[in-house]
Amino acid sequence: MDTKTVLITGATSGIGRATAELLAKNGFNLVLCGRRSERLDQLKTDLGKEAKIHTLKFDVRNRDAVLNAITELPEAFSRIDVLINNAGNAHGLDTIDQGSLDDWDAMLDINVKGLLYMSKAILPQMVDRKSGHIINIGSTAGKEVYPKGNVYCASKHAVDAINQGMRLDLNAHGIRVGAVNPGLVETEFSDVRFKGDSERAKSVYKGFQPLTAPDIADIIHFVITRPYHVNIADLVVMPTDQASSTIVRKVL
Ligand code: NDP
Ligand code: 8X3
Repeated sequence: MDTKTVLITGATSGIGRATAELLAKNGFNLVLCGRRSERLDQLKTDLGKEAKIHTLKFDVRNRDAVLNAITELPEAFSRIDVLINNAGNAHGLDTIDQGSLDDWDAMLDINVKGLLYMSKAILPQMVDRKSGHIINIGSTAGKEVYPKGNVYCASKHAVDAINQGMRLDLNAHGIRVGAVNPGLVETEFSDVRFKGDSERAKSVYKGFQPLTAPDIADIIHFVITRPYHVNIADLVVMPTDQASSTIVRKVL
């Protein structure tokens, strides 16, 4: 069977990077995307020993940059079998009256519109081939709303709706669509949310065992290696110590 090519957005950190590392070990060709060039270069050096790697530096908010990057992919990487829409973050944790407009723009532009731009860029080739797989990284924040989560939760509820909508619309084309919705995963997520306040970021994961990025990578690998007639449509995964966004058993 031909080697599959997987494109991962947000591959420079956390869930995206762990997924890239695992898929490289398992023989996939990878197109790895992000904004931080040094990290992309490092990934190419490190994972290039195990797999064919192409890197793309662009901001998912910039729709021309997204469309151009995909149009200009070299021949060897131009057929994308699996798109992992992972790039995203929370920006801030404030009540709705206190929230910053810049944070709201960032979350809606990156988590929602960026995911749509990426999908729009890749879908024509999947529709033509009548095959392909899109994995949208949602969140438990797309299944419930927690205090001060307002706009981040709205962005992930939008991902949930888009995931469902894509599955309905792409059914006729034989394309697999599914979401992986994690709970608390210790990555750079909270550093970004709290704008580099690393003490505050660390405190989010204190007192219990959070998920790790490799835990989610393992699930993504499972999802994409099912036989083609099997589509994992919507998967929620939380740490054992987490029951909901607000109920976390602190035992450590
Ligand atoms: P990280 O902060 O570790 O990684 C975020 C990734 O997204 C980075 O690679 C970053 O790359 C990329 N990214 C952010 N903004 C942009 C942008 N404007 N353009 C292109 N790339 C961008 O966080 P996680 O790994 O935790 O997050 C990955 C996904 O998982 C997100 O969608 C997040 O919402 C979701 N998630 C995370 C959970 C958690 O608890 N950590 C739980 C549930 C869902 P760069 O800065 O180089 O551009
Ligand atoms: C990330 C999980 O609970 O911090 O999507 O919103 S949470």
